[in-house]
Amino acid sequence: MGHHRGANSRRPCAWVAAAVDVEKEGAMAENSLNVVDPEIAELIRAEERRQADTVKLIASENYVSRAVLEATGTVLTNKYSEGYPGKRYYEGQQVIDKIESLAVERAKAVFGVNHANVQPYSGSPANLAVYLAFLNPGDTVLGMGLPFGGHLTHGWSVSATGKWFNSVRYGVRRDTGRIDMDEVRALALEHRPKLIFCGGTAIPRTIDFPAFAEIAKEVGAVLAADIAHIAGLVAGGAHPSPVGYADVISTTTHKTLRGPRGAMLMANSDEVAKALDKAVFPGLQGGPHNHTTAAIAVALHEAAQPEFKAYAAQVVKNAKALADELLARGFDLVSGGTDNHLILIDLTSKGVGGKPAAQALDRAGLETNYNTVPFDPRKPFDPSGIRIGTPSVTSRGMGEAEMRQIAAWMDEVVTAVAKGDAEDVIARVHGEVTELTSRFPAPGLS
Ligand code: DSN
Repeated sequence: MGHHRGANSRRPCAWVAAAVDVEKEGAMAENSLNVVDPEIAELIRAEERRQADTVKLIASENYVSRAVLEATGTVLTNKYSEGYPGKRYYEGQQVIDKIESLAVERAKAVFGVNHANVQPYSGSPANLAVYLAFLNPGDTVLGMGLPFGGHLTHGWSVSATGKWFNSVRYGVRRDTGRIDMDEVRALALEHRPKLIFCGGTAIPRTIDFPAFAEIAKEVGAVLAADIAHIAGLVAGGAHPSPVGYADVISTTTHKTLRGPRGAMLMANSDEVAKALDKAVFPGLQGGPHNHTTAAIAVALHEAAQPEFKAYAAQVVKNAKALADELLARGFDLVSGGTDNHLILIDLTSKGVGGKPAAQALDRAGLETNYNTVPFDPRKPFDPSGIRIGTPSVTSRGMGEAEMRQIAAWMDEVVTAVAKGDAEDVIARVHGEVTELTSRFPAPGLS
């Protein structure tokens, strides 16, 4: 009897639980993106397929892990958290404070700094916070010119930073394609900037942080190292760190660092840290994007693992292999090669502009962006070069052999475009690219 009663009393409970689960799943399915907005759902699936089938060579992009993606798509997006952990303007921060504190502690450990602010929405707002922290409108900033490899926010004319501040720009030497540190020093001595930016978006060579620090010290400027492109290499020990040289370190989190779209500001001095925090909030931003903060914490956890060191080293090895094969095939590389994840190709000698080349390569499944090259006689929207990089292909597990194959495909497509007869080549290469991508699944994609 007892046994029967027990069995009977258990069975309905299990049945009810299962029914509740089915009901819950049904309700969730009813509310899922597929049902609510099938148009957007299908477009997201199409983008996922595109990313899976393409050899992504865009130097500033990557594939995040499933874990980072999961953290990004969470209920954390529902919460406002103006302020910083322990000092907020909204209640209900019991969990958010823990998440942001974890992200901050992980950033400090990965980069070896005393202070990290993980709230900037992206790289441009992060850099704007640096201006707000240390400059007044009209003050002088010295940054790398955009066509030479700098960033819009380093004082380029069309950016707020070029309109509201007196911006002075350095470039690279015509003969070496490398930053001219003599020019940087001469400009700093002449213009006495309050802020100097080093780093950028199309610099294929190691950034000499000690040399920049010496110049900044000589003229009493704040030195900001924008390591957005190389943050993952710095974290993985594949590029020298600016820690101990730069007063401020600014970075996005979604490039070589392989996190969500976001940014961080880091510093070692308390005084600089305080000024940066005040500039981010309440100076420039309202509530931080907590779902992004959680995903940054996950990415930093991943960046602290030994595998990430190996990843960063392989990114550089792959870029060298790709550069060497392109050079062997007669491509003209700015600065003659690369030290990091990035290669800037001047296509002038190949008889084709950057834009038509990038468009043809994209149709062949090789995704790049057209880019100005130093001293470019052409316009930014139709420049002489293309920029490529290895963070994404390395995340897929590709190695040097695949880089040589990619260089060969690029050569075939660019040569065909220059001859004005590229359709057959594009179709054949596209087929071969798809075969390669099917052997190297991208992280995070289903
Ligand atoms: N869009 C970034 C890059 O591609 O380098 C810079 O903002």
